[in-house]
Amino acid sequence: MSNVFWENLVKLLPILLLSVLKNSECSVSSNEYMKREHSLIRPFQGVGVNLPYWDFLGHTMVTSNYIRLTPDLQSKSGALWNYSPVMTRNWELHVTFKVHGKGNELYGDGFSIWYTKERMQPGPVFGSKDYFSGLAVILDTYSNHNGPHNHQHPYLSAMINNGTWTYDHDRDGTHTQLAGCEVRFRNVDFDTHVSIRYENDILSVSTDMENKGEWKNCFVVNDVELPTGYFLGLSATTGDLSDSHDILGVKFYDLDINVSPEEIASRSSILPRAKTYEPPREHKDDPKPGMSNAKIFFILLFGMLITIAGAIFAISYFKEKNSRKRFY
Ligand SMILES: *[C@@H]1O[C@H](CO)[C@@H](O)[C@H](O)[C@H]1NC(C)=O
Ligand SMILES: [Ca+2]
Repeated sequence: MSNVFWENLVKLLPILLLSVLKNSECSVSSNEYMKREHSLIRPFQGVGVNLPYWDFLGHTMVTSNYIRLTPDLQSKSGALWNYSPVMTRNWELHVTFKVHGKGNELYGDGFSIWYTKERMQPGPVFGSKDYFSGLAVILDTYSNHNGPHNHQHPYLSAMINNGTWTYDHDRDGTHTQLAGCEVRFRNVDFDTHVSIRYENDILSVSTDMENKGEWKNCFVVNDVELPTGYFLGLSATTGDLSDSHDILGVKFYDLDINVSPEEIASRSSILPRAKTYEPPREHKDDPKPGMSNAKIFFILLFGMLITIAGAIFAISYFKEKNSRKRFY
């Protein structure tokens, strides 16, 4: 064998080892398989081939290494939609992404991963349609809600909708959210990942945002009903604030074991529903600044001084009157 072969092998060895380690820590086991028709794998742009199974719209830009839903510029929005309906009852979706931009304090707005009835419909919810039917997993980077906060941003939240609810940006969707967790993924040097697992009506979302090669639980919610036959999508938007929202890969795993074609078909007619929701956070106005103890002390002191001054004045006045009387 030539020296070049051995040199290359030595160079590749750590990479091979790493990838083996990473795969073994993955929550998907070997009997669950990836479905190419719902996945997006690099390189995205080959010679003459442009994203099989996916359509894109808006300001989305496709390169061979990433798909940029929005650039780091104001008022942009873009989306990617799978055109193959998901005929799988139990599944897991891994999305690898990168959100980055020039802003240190101010950036936005974020992106959303969709499993919905509608596809390719631009709108106000992170670049996509409001009053949607299905599931949204939203990675919100900008806090619109200025009142008292229960969480920091970026924030990951899920919303289940049957077409009747609006996503309320002013409250960052907290009134309609199923569950959520704080996340940190902006401007890091490594790729960041989110996993959405939907199995036996249990929705679990986990993340790998620290380059550890393992999933960290964000939330698990039982009794979530989602029909079959909906579409996967990704969309992002910028407004006054901006960020680049890049998708680096999508992997869809089929988890169905012993699911009959009849069940798959009957599941297509159900409506998206969740039995439990997080209690809506109260929308309180900022509290009036309370009176500090020091302030109260000084007010009392001032009051006392006025009373004493008044008393002294009254006493001296009456004394004078009395003395005058005596003189006259
Ligand atoms: C849609 O969802 C809302 C809110 O959860 C619920 O009140 C309504 O009954 C649902 N509509 C149908 C047709 O299930
Ligand atoms: Ca927001």
